[in-house]
Amino acid sequence: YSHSIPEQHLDEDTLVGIKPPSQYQVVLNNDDYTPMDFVIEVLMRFFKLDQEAATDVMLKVHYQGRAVCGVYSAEIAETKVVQVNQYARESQHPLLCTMEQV
Ligand code: TYC
Repeated sequence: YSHSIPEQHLDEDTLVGIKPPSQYQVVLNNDDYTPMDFVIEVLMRFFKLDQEAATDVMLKVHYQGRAVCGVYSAEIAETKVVQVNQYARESQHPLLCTMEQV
């Protein structure tokens, strides 16, 4: 398949202007009220972590205040933040998910 793509010849100014898409860390923040089991469920559902990895990340947040759940392009990161915060609010937990550029 890759052999069927014709080679492009881009001029100097075009090449200099090309940059890879910005990447964002999606971060979970600690609070005193969200149940540990809920945080684990969130990590498994929205970040596709298995039970063991989800437990590790949850405990890192609990003891260190925050942890990175994944690194994504802007659009995917924004979607994860909205989905996690909506699900937490619907479930009446204060869990906060944020993003920051790497
Ligand atoms: N600190 C919470 C508790 O003791 C657990 C928790 C972990 C909350 C991770 C939020 O992002 C979080 N129940």
